[in-house]
Amino acid sequence: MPADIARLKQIENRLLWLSCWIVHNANHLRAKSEGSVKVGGHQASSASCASIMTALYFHALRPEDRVAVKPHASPVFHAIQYLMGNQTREKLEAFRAYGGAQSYPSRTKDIDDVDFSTGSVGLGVAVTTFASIVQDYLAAKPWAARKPEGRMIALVGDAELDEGNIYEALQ
Ligand SMILES: Cc1ncc(C[n+]2csc(CCOP(=O)(O)OP(=O)(O)O)c2C)c(N)n1
Repeated sequence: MPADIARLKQIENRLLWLSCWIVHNANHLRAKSEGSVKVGGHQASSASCASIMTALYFHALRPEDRVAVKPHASPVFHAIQYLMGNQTREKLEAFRAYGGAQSYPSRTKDIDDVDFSTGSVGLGVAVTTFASIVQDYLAAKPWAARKPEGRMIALVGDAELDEGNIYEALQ
């Protein structure tokens, strides 16, 4: 519906702005310790994923689905979770700093319900593939609790496809 597209476009614009701001703030606005040059972060890598992540998180995903987000798109993921009320402004302001939102989505260090940690490129493809196999295994067992089956989704970058572990996992 055109109204849905307009609504998604508005969210996409906010995600583009916020993900770029998270990185800009970390490098240029936040107080730095003596001698540090830059913090880092990837605005272009986030921008390249904003549209597809808007469509996924605000239209396509169901509660049982799980997503592995490519490492450099972490600011978009954190921005999405901030809009949904699952992430704090303080953590975004402390992006890549101690106690702040993580450079790469982390299940152990982030508070915004990361499905799969993806700091190591290529891992997202393998882990979603194997999670899907485990889900199929459980669905086939009479002793396992019946639950709605989710889709396992990996968002990957082009350079990430150079990782051999992706092809080993697919085989
Ligand atoms: C196993 C492993 N090797 C190398 C890296 C370093 N690294 C982080 S992101 C990246 C490439 C990202 O490029 P691409 O997949 O095209 O995504 P983009 O950020 O350009 O959107 C690399 C080599 C890593 N994180 N993990």
